[in-house]
Amino acid sequence: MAEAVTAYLGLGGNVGDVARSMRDALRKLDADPECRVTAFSRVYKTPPWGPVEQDWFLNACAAVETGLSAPDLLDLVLRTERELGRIRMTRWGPRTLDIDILLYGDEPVSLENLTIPHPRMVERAFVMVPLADIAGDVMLAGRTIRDHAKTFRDEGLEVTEIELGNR
Ligand code: PH2
Ligand code: MG
Ligand code: MG
Repeated sequence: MAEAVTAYLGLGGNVGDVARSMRDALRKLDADPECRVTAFSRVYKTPPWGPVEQDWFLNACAAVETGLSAPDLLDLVLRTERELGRIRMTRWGPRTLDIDILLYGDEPVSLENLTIPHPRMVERAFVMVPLADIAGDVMLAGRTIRDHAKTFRDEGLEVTEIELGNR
């Protein structure tokens, strides 16, 4: 892989066997010759954020080393969601598995269909708390992801025993 970049992904879902979808997604991403999954967080049970009343989610984050450009990584991620049979009923609503590109190295990306860092990620406990497991020292908006995560202590996230693989 030439010129690899470390990217961070957020995974979340609340329909079907989400832990299994997460494992399948990571396996598919890792099967791409230009994408290695190098770390993943613990899996958290998280209260649904947003206007839609729905079940709790499982959320986790993963790190990948990739030779893909940000748009090509997005293509891979969207293809992976589709191959897993992603169901999304409504915006913000229930879904089998959502995979978001949170960070792509230090590069901000601003394209029509892709904004990195992921908009509003710093406001979301279900993103920042798992991300701190694997990227605590990474700087974002002037402070470390570990510091961001500390501000979400009382948001009701629960660590699960679910393993995404051998850590
Ligand atoms: N995703 C949403 C809307 N609300 N809530 C939690 N806890 N976790 C999510 O991943 C999530 C959400 C739409 O992307
Ligand atoms: Mg999302
Ligand atoms: Mg998404």
